[in-house]
Amino acid sequence: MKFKPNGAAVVAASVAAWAFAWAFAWPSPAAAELGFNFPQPAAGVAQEIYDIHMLTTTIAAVLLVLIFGFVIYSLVHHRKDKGYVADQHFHESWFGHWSWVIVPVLVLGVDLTIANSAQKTLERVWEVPKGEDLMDVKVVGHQWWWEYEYLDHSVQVDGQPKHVRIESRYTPEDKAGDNYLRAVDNPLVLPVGAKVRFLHTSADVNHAFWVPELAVKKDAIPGYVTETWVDLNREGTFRGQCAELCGTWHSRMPIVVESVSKEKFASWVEQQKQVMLASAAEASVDKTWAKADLLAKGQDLYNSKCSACHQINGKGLPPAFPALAGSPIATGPIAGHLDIVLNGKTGTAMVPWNSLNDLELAAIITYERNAWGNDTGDLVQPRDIRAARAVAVK
Ligand code: HEC
Ligand SMILES: [Cu+2]
Repeated sequence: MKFKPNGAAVVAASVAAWAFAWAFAWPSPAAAELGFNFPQPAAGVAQEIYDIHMLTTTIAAVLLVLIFGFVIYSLVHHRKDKGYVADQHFHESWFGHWSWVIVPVLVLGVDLTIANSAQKTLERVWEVPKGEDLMDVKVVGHQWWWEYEYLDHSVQVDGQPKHVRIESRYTPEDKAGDNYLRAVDNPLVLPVGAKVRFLHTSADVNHAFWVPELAVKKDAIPGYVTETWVDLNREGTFRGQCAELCGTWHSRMPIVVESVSKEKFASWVEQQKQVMLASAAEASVDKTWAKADLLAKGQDLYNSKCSACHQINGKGLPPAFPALAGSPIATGPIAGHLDIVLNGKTGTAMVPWNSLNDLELAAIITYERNAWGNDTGDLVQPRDIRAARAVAVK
């Protein structure tokens, strides 16, 4: 049987297919809600990038309509069964002569329209604005958590200025919920309206800081400092992820940006300073801590800072991460245990934890020596940590 397309059916099918594609591809804020478009930007630079995306997609959509219309029209009207005979003299007409020039010129015009706005935006993204109102935040990637240091906010601890610093770690959430693998204990809090410069680096392997609403994505490379900047223009909670494969728990280092008013930000900073002062004061008193207090503190700290690798149950994930339950180090001489925690082990994922204060380290180590059947009965006090640090300095 010979296939004889019916003109009306061809048109109907094409229009249906095309309307379907249109409904799903059309970029709009509503489509963003449905996940068909980029999320609504939350910063000036991000807005510019979004606008270029909209411009480009709109131009592409218009061209799609024109060209599909043209193709469908040609298919229907120039069919052989209609007896259509191709124009043998097209190239002799005026349009036949010039079309090969006119069409590329139009295409180039479209290209330049896009390229010009893209160029301007690239410059804006690249040029970190200078000035008083620029706020610096150092963003350090770790296996597998983020550290945020507010370089313009510090507090005097033991006569030394200390920056306000946040450790941000994944928190398990309802697996069916929207925020599964997208929630953290301490978000990166930033003020609306300020210009924020991020200084990116890493403490171990390559990571990448990426928050779609801010349009920022930058590699965090050990030994290098790279920068990006944003100007937040609305309040909200914006979620991103580490975007560079960085090991076992790459999927568990989400980024949460909490964008708040300037007043809220100021009071949040003040609160952080109070917390820092309080914990420094607590650590500096030369007191002998009771075992129960050390264990309780140690368990909290261990679960948040060490369990990603050594696991809550202390069984680790051998061979990558050794078990601490029954470990020869965690049940052997205290000095060896202190040494690996304070100084880490070069060339492994076990980094030095010497930025924790004496009380924190004493609590964690006491916990490790008494949990999961490690019944050494040992107590480690802050003064033991201080002594071990003094040895490490020599
Ligand atoms: C990013 C993963 C990671 C994190 C987080 C981590 N460790 Fe480790 N840890 C390791 C690795 C890997 C080793 C094995 C090093 C080696 O090859 O000797 C190790 C070894 C140890 C050992 C020696 C165990 C043994 O028997 O060899 C102790 C004790 C230890 N870690 C304590 C801690 C404490 C305390 C914390 C939290 C403050 C912590 N670790 C956080 C990866 C980690
Ligand atoms: Cu990472």
